[in-house]
Amino acid sequence: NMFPRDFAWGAGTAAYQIEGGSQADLKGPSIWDTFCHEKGRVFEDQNGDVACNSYELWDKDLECIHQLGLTHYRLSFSWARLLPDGTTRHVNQKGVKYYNKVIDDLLSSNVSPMVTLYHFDLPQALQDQGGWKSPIIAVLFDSYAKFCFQTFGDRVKLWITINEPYVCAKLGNEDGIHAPGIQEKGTAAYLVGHNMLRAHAMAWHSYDSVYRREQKGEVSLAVNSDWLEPLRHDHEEDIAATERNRAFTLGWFAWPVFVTGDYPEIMRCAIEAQSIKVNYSGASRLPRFTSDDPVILGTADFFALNYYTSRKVKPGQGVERNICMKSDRNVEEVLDPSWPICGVSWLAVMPCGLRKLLKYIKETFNNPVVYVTENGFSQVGMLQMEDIQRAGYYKETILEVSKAIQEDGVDVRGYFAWSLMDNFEWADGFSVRFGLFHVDFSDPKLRRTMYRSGKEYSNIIADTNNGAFLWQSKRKKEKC
Ligand code: GBH
Repeated sequence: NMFPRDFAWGAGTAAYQIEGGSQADLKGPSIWDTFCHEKGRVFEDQNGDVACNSYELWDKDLECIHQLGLTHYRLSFSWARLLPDGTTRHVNQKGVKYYNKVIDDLLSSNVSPMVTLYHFDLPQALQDQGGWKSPIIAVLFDSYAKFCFQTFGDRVKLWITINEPYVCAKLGNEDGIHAPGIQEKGTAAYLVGHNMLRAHAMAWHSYDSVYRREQKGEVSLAVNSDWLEPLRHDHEEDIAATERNRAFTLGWFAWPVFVTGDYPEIMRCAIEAQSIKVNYSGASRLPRFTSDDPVILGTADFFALNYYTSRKVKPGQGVERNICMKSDRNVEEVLDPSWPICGVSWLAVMPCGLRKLLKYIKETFNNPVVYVTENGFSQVGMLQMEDIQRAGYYKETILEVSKAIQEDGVDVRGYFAWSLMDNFEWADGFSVRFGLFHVDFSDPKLRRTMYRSGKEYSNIIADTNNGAFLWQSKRKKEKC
């Protein structure tokens, strides 16, 4: 058998992407509610007001989970559904009741929940006070986290504080293509990332000192990373550019948490060099941790990785004279023509990139326990229920995970497909489908139907549970 017996087989979702019920009961608005209702932000001005309506149709989601035979289900809590103004001053009991039911239903069918506290949807009330740019957010997040540990931690044993701080910081505050739609180049994203690390660390310390002994769970943050490698392996500049790119992506958050308690030197140096180059007169753009901050190093009980795709790296043109993350980072990412792109434009299919990345994580971050908390492949345009290509992607990627475990000795404990079902795909609205289940958004009942890829995944789970995991990769040996 190629997977450990108690390996976690999961699928994931996020609150704003599936729940709908955007104004149900006492839920407060989040920054995604606001963002979607501004013109021109999201594909065809779509929004998550209804989405998969999981707020009312949770039973249907549970059926999907059963059909797949999952051992784990990763969901996120909507902060503003539990705490409408973001603070513990007002608790929305209907929200508590909803998540209690989800958790209890999962447990009574032998499925373990993994809960993300923050998946992109900040309460609007907190955004109005400065959001993630304001240092006070760490204290507010910590209160929210403690409330969740207190209320649900008797049953939830796997926690993710923040999903993809990189995406929140960069897409939300530098590029402005995610909520809150801020484009303050070269400053806001670093500040947001900093406060996310502070918030995460405070919550981890709260769990560690108050809840761990009794609840015996584990807490981490989920980082997203492509597999990055030099365009030309024998070119010094490409190798250096790859190192730099890694520092600005995975390293930005994983280095402080797993290695030194501070940002990678390469990242700090690059930002400072650019500030000097353009005579930037403000304070250091990459904040420093001080003795007033929580200790960042060691604040993860496992490594949670979201992996989708790979890139080759060479130096950027370095001509930009302005302040922005792109010029700080100064790299160019290219695709290998042999990597097919079948779904969204950014997703080049490279299953063995995951194996390489897992090995890199083992070597760089001191052999942590790893969960692959997201991995998937989308369809765009013409609907295919017989999505053979996606089925193949799952099969091959999972095979790479087994090689990482068996041949490279990476301590991978679980794999979560993204996503359980088609849902609101952020700025792409409903035009991009990542589900193992199709959702018919034109049907008032929002019927869920298993794709071929879902069938494939359920077979893999069943085979490994029977100790049979016997397929052979039909692919020719890759230059992996
Ligand atoms: C995940 O992020 C999210 O956690 C999840 O909610 C989402 O549904 C899933 O991706 C699928 O997209 O548009 O060219 O600027 C994955 C990391 C980083 C991948 C940002 C897409 C945007 C590229 N994402 N990237 S582009």
